Amino acid sequence: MQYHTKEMSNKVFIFDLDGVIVDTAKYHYLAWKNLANELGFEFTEKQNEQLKGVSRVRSLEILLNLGKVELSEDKKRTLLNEKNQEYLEYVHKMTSDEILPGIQVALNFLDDNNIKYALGSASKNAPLILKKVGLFDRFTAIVDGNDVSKAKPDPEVFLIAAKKLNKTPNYCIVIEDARAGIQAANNAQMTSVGIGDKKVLSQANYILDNTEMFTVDFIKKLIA
Ligand code: B16
Ligand code: MG
Repeated sequence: MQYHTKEMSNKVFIFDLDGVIVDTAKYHYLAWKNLANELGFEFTEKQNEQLKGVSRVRSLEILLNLGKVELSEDKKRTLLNEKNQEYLEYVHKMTSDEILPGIQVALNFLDDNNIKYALGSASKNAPLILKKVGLFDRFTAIVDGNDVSKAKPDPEVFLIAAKKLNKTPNYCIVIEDARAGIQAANNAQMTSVGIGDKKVLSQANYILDNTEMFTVDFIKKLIA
Protein backbone atom coordinates (compact mmCIF):
# COMPACT_ATOMS: atom_id res chain seq x y z
CA MET A 1 0.00 0.00 0.00
CA GLN A 2 1.33 3.46 -0.87
CA TYR A 3 1.91 5.86 1.96
CA HIS A 4 1.78 9.52 1.00
CA THR A 5 2.83 12.54 3.00
CA LYS A 6 4.75 15.59 1.87
CA GLU A 7 7.63 15.02 4.29
CA MET A 8 8.02 11.34 3.53
CA SER A 9 9.31 11.79 0.02
CA ASN A 10 11.94 14.24 1.29
CA LYS A 11 13.78 11.66 3.36
CA VAL A 12 16.32 9.21 1.97
CA PHE A 13 18.09 6.23 3.49
CA ILE A 14 21.74 5.19 3.47
CA PHE A 15 22.38 1.56 4.37
CA ASP A 16 25.60 0.04 5.59
CA LEU A 17 26.21 -3.42 4.06
CA ASP A 18 27.89 -5.86 6.44
CA GLY A 19 25.68 -6.27 9.52
CA VAL A 20 22.68 -4.46 8.02
CA ILE A 21 21.90 -5.96 4.60
CA VAL A 22 23.86 -9.21 5.01
CA ASP A 23 26.03 -10.83 7.67
CA THR A 24 29.37 -11.05 5.90
CA ALA A 25 31.18 -10.58 9.24
CA LYS A 26 31.16 -14.35 9.71
CA TYR A 27 33.09 -14.81 6.44
CA HIS A 28 35.52 -12.00 7.25
CA TYR A 29 36.08 -13.75 10.60
CA LEU A 30 36.87 -17.14 9.06
CA ALA A 31 39.38 -15.61 6.67
CA TRP A 32 41.08 -13.43 9.32
CA LYS A 33 41.18 -16.39 11.74
CA ASN A 34 42.98 -18.53 9.17
CA LEU A 35 45.49 -15.78 8.61
CA ALA A 36 46.09 -15.37 12.36
CA ASN A 37 46.56 -19.13 12.75
CA GLU A 38 49.06 -19.15 9.87
CA LEU A 39 50.97 -16.43 11.68
CA GLY A 40 50.91 -18.52 14.86
CA PHE A 41 48.24 -16.93 17.07
CA GLU A 42 44.55 -17.34 17.93
CA PHE A 43 41.83 -14.89 16.89
CA THR A 44 38.47 -15.09 18.66
CA GLU A 45 34.97 -14.08 17.54
CA LYS A 46 34.97 -11.51 20.34
CA GLN A 47 38.14 -9.93 18.95
CA ASN A 48 36.50 -9.94 15.51
CA GLU A 49 34.04 -7.31 16.84
CA GLN A 50 36.90 -4.81 16.61
CA LEU A 51 37.06 -5.30 12.83
CA LYS A 52 33.41 -4.55 12.08
CA GLY A 53 32.98 -1.50 9.87
CA VAL A 54 36.75 -1.07 9.71
CA SER A 55 38.64 -1.00 6.38
CA ARG A 56 40.59 -4.04 5.17
CA VAL A 57 43.99 -2.41 5.68
CA ARG A 58 43.10 -1.16 9.16
CA SER A 59 41.68 -4.62 10.02
CA LEU A 60 45.07 -6.22 9.27
CA GLU A 61 46.82 -3.63 11.45
CA ILE A 62 44.47 -4.44 14.36
CA LEU A 63 44.94 -8.19 13.83
CA LEU A 64 48.75 -7.93 13.76
CA ASN A 65 48.65 -5.80 16.90
CA LEU A 66 46.55 -8.43 18.66
CA GLY A 67 49.08 -11.13 17.68
CA LYS A 68 52.03 -8.81 18.41
CA VAL A 69 53.40 -9.52 14.94
CA GLU A 70 55.42 -7.05 12.88
CA LEU A 71 55.68 -7.49 9.11
CA SER A 72 57.12 -5.66 6.10
CA GLU A 73 54.79 -3.64 3.88
CA ASP A 74 55.35 -6.19 1.11
CA LYS A 75 54.32 -9.10 3.30
CA LYS A 76 51.25 -7.16 4.50
CA ARG A 77 50.16 -6.61 0.91
CA THR A 78 50.52 -10.33 0.18
CA LEU A 79 48.48 -11.27 3.27
CA LEU A 80 45.75 -8.74 2.46
CA ASN A 81 45.43 -10.29 -0.95
CA GLU A 82 45.37 -13.83 0.46
CA LYS A 83 42.72 -12.90 3.02
CA ASN A 84 40.54 -11.29 0.39
CA GLN A 85 40.84 -14.30 -1.95
CA GLU A 86 39.63 -16.61 0.82
CA TYR A 87 36.83 -14.20 1.78
CA LEU A 88 35.70 -14.06 -1.87
CA GLU A 89 35.35 -17.85 -1.95
CA TYR A 90 32.57 -17.45 0.65
CA VAL A 91 31.08 -14.43 -1.11
CA HIS A 92 30.83 -16.31 -4.41
CA LYS A 93 28.55 -18.85 -2.71
CA MET A 94 26.14 -16.19 -1.37
CA THR A 95 22.50 -16.07 -2.50
CA SER A 96 19.46 -13.91 -1.69
CA ASP A 97 18.80 -16.28 1.25
CA GLU A 98 21.50 -14.38 3.11
CA ILE A 99 19.68 -11.05 3.10
CA LEU A 100 19.04 -10.31 6.78
CA PRO A 101 15.44 -10.66 8.11
CA GLY A 102 13.19 -7.66 7.48
CA ILE A 103 15.44 -5.98 4.92
CA GLN A 104 13.58 -7.16 1.79
CA VAL A 105 10.27 -5.95 3.25
CA ALA A 106 11.81 -2.60 4.18
CA LEU A 107 13.33 -2.08 0.73
CA ASN A 108 10.03 -3.04 -0.92
CA PHE A 109 8.24 -0.42 1.19
CA LEU A 110 10.80 2.24 0.23
CA ASP A 111 10.48 1.33 -3.47
CA ASP A 112 6.67 1.34 -3.33
CA ASN A 113 6.75 4.83 -1.86
CA ASN A 114 9.48 6.26 -4.09
CA ILE A 115 11.84 6.78 -1.19
CA LYS A 116 15.40 6.61 -2.50
CA TYR A 117 18.21 4.75 -0.81
CA ALA A 118 21.95 4.32 -1.24
CA LEU A 119 24.64 2.02 0.09
CA GLY A 120 27.41 3.45 2.28
CA SER A 121 29.89 0.67 3.04
CA ALA A 122 33.60 0.36 3.87
CA SER A 123 33.79 -2.81 1.76
CA LYS A 124 35.58 -2.81 -1.58
CA ASN A 125 33.62 -5.97 -2.38
CA ALA A 126 30.22 -4.30 -1.88
CA PRO A 127 29.10 -4.29 -5.56
CA LEU A 128 29.90 -8.00 -5.93
CA ILE A 129 28.07 -8.89 -2.68
CA LEU A 130 24.98 -6.91 -3.74
CA LYS A 131 25.00 -8.69 -7.10
CA LYS A 132 25.28 -12.10 -5.42
CA VAL A 133 22.22 -11.43 -3.22
CA GLY A 134 20.27 -9.80 -6.08
CA LEU A 135 20.07 -6.26 -4.68
CA PHE A 136 22.61 -4.43 -6.87
CA ASP A 137 20.04 -2.73 -9.12
CA ARG A 138 17.82 -1.61 -6.26
CA PHE A 139 20.12 1.10 -4.90
CA THR A 140 20.07 4.59 -6.43
CA ALA A 141 23.75 4.91 -5.56
CA ILE A 142 26.46 2.62 -4.23
CA VAL A 143 29.30 4.20 -2.30
CA ASP A 144 31.92 1.76 -1.01
CA GLY A 145 35.55 1.35 0.03
CA ASN A 146 36.70 2.09 -3.51
CA ASP A 147 35.21 5.61 -3.40
CA VAL A 148 36.54 6.95 -0.13
CA SER A 149 39.91 8.13 1.11
CA LYS A 150 38.87 8.43 4.77
CA ALA A 151 37.38 5.55 6.74
CA LYS A 152 34.40 5.72 9.12
CA PRO A 153 34.08 7.51 11.65
CA ASP A 154 34.95 10.10 9.02
CA PRO A 155 31.64 11.11 7.39
CA GLU A 156 33.04 10.99 3.84
CA VAL A 157 31.25 7.79 2.69
CA PHE A 158 27.83 9.10 3.79
CA LEU A 159 28.41 12.63 2.46
CA ILE A 160 29.23 11.20 -0.98
CA ALA A 161 26.09 9.05 -0.79
CA ALA A 162 23.97 12.10 0.13
CA LYS A 163 25.37 13.99 -2.84
CA LYS A 164 24.54 11.09 -5.15
CA LEU A 165 21.00 11.04 -3.73
CA ASN A 166 20.81 14.80 -4.27
CA LYS A 167 19.97 15.51 -0.64
CA THR A 168 21.49 17.58 2.14
CA PRO A 169 22.53 15.58 5.26
CA ASN A 170 19.48 16.63 7.32
CA TYR A 171 17.28 14.55 4.98
CA CYS A 172 19.46 11.44 5.30
CA ILE A 173 18.84 8.50 7.64
CA VAL A 174 21.78 6.10 8.09
CA ILE A 175 21.33 2.46 9.13
CA GLU A 176 24.53 1.06 10.68
CA ASP A 177 25.73 -1.81 12.87
CA ALA A 178 29.17 -0.49 13.87
CA ARG A 179 30.13 2.18 16.39
CA ALA A 180 32.43 3.87 13.83
CA GLY A 181 29.51 3.92 11.38
CA ILE A 182 27.18 5.61 13.86
CA GLN A 183 29.89 8.15 14.61
CA ALA A 184 30.34 8.76 10.87
CA ALA A 185 26.58 9.35 10.46
CA ASN A 186 26.54 11.72 13.44
CA ASN A 187 29.63 13.51 12.11
CA ALA A 188 27.76 13.96 8.82
CA GLN A 189 24.84 15.54 10.76
CA MET A 190 22.51 12.75 9.62
CA THR A 191 19.94 10.76 11.60
CA SER A 192 21.58 7.54 12.82
CA VAL A 193 19.90 4.19 13.42
CA GLY A 194 22.07 1.55 15.10
CA ILE A 195 21.34 -2.15 14.72
CA GLY A 196 22.86 -4.34 17.42
CA ASP A 197 24.32 -3.95 20.90
CA LYS A 198 22.96 -0.97 22.84
CA LYS A 199 26.27 -0.42 24.64
CA VAL A 200 28.29 -0.39 21.43
CA LEU A 201 25.79 1.83 19.59
CA SER A 202 24.88 4.19 22.44
CA GLN A 203 25.62 7.28 20.34
CA ALA A 204 22.90 6.42 17.78
CA ASN A 205 19.67 8.45 17.59
CA TYR A 206 17.72 5.17 17.53
CA ILE A 207 18.86 1.65 18.45
CA LEU A 208 17.25 -1.61 17.29
CA ASP A 209 18.25 -5.07 18.55
CA ASN A 210 18.25 -6.61 15.08
CA THR A 211 17.22 -6.03 11.45
CA GLU A 212 13.81 -7.65 12.06
CA MET A 213 12.95 -4.58 14.12
CA PHE A 214 13.53 -2.31 11.12
CA THR A 215 9.85 -2.61 10.28
CA VAL A 216 7.56 -0.60 8.02
CA ASP A 217 6.00 0.95 11.15
CA PHE A 218 9.42 2.02 12.39
CA ILE A 219 10.28 3.50 8.96
CA LYS A 220 6.98 5.43 8.92
CA LYS A 221 7.85 6.86 12.33
CA LEU A 222 11.33 7.84 11.12
CA ILE A 223 10.09 9.70 8.07
CA ALA A 224 7.02 11.29 9.61
P1 B16 B 1 36.45 -5.51 2.30
P2 B16 B 1 30.55 -2.44 6.12
C1 B16 B 1 32.98 -3.55 6.29
O1 B16 B 1 31.69 -3.53 5.73
C2 B16 B 1 33.10 -4.73 7.25
O2 B16 B 1 32.24 -4.55 8.37
C3 B16 B 1 34.51 -4.81 7.75
O3 B16 B 1 34.65 -5.91 8.63
C4 B16 B 1 35.46 -4.97 6.54
O4 B16 B 1 36.81 -5.01 6.96
C5 B16 B 1 35.24 -3.78 5.59
O5 B16 B 1 33.88 -3.73 5.20
C6 B16 B 1 36.12 -3.88 4.34
O6 B16 B 1 35.68 -4.96 3.59
O7 B16 B 1 37.63 -6.30 2.75
O8 B16 B 1 35.40 -6.34 1.61
O9 B16 B 1 36.86 -4.31 1.46
O10 B16 B 1 30.06 -2.82 7.48
O11 B16 B 1 31.17 -1.05 6.07
O12 B16 B 1 29.54 -2.67 5.04
MG1 MG C 1 28.62 -2.80 9.05
